Amino acid sequence: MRRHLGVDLEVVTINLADQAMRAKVAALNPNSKIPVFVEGDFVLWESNAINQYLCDVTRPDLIPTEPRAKAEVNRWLFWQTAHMSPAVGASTSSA
Ligand SMILES: N[C@@H](CCC(=O)N[C@@H](CS)C(=O)NCC(=O)O)C(=O)O
Repeated sequence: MRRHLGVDLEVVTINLADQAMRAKVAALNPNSKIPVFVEGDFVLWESNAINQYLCDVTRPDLIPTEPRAKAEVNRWLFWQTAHMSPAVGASTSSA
């Protein structure tokens, strides 16, 4: 499957209610959450870390290097992780 960055990805749909699938996710991510990116022996979790990695290897120009411009990008990535994702993401844990 090709996405915005032109990266060939095999997207695996995870049914979070399927305990066997959850075990596979937990083996890759100690937080037992998706998404998880696997590239050979490189395993990366946290969606924004994955996004940044994919930009770094395909379109590094999408992430500014000028400190204030970079801070503006990071502001929204951290906001998404800290506030938006917990508010809208699926969670089966009670914590
Ligand atoms: N901060 C994480 C959040 C990941 C996350 O919450 N994923 C949800 C699906 S949207 C999940 O795996 N939930 C399963 C669970 O919490 O048991 C990220 O951005 O990757």
